[in-house]
Amino acid sequence: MENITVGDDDIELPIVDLRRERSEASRMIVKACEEFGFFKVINHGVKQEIISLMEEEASMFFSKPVSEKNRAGPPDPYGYGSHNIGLNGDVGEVEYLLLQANPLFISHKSKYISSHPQQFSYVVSRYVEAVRELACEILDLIVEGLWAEAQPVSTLSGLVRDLDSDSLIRLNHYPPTDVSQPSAHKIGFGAHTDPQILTILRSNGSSGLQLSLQGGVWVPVDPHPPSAFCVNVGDVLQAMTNGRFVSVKHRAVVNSIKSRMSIVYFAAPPLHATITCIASNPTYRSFSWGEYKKVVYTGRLNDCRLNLFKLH
Ligand code: GA4
Repeated sequence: MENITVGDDDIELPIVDLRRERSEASRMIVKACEEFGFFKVINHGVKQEIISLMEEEASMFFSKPVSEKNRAGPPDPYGYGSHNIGLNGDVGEVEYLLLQANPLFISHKSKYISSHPQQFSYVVSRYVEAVRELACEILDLIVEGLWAEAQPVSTLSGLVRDLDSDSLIRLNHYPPTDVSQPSAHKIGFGAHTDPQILTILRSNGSSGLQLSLQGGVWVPVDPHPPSAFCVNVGDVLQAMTNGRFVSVKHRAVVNSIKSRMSIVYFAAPPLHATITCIASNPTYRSFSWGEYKKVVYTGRLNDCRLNLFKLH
C-alpha cells in the first residue's frame, strides 16, 4: 500500500525563464536540479500551436471507445495501456499511449491510433522535435553550469540528438475520481523515478503531480502557470553528475473532478551509449543505457534501481 501522507502546501518549484541571460538561467537550473530535481520553464520556445494540436490528438484518442483504443495495445511496453503499468504487475488509475519518439515508429503505430494516421504522425513528430530541442537547450545549460570548459557543451544533448536515441513520448489520461467520494485519493501513476536523462512534462492545468521530498511527505506541485513545462532529472543524469543532481520520486494522484491529461517526453541516450559518472571519485559504475533499461523492465515501478550500480 502506498503512503498517502500529503503535505499541506503546494510546492513552489523554481521557475526558469529561458529568455533570461544564459549564465543566470544556467545557474538557476543547476541549483534546482540539486535541490529538487524538478523545476519549471517559461518562455521555452515551444509554439502554442504545436502544443494545442498535440493536446487535441491526445483528447481525441482518449475519447474513443475502449474497443478502438485497444487496437493500439497491449503495451509491449509500447502502445495503449489501461491500468497496467510496465510488465511486472504495477497498476494505476490511468490509461496511456507510450511510443518511441522516432518518426518511423510513430508513423508505423499511427494507423492503430487514429483514423487520420498521417495527421497524427505529423503532429506527434512536430511536438517531439520541439520538446527535444527544449530538452537539448536545457542540457546544454546544465553542462555549461556544471562543467564549463572541462566538457564539450554537447556532452548530454549529443546523446539525445543521436538518431538512435531511445527517447519516448507518453500520453497519460487520468479520469476523475468518483464524485460521490470527494475525499477519494487514488493513485494514478505510483511512486517512481524516471530512468532516462531528462523529462519534459506538459499537463492540462489540472493538479495531480506530487513529489516525494525529505521525510517521505508527498508534496503537490501547483499546475501553474499553464504555459510552463515541468522538467525533471532522470536516473541517468543523477549517475552522470555523480549524484549531485537528484532523480526524485514522484507520482500522479487522481483527486479532482476534472480529468488530468499529461504529455511527457523522456529524453534518453541510444541503447549502446555508455553512461559514466563525470567525477574523479565515481559513485556508480559505468553501464550502457541498454543494460540499465533491462534492469528497469525486470523491476517494479517503485524500485531504487540506480542503487544496484553503486560502487561502494
Ligand atoms: C517510469 C517512467 C516512464 O513513464 C517509463 C515507465 C515504464 C513503462 O511504463 O513502461 C516503467 C516505469 C517507467 C519504470 C519501471 C518499469 C518501466 C513501468 C515499470 C513498471 C516509460 C519508463 O521509462 O520507466
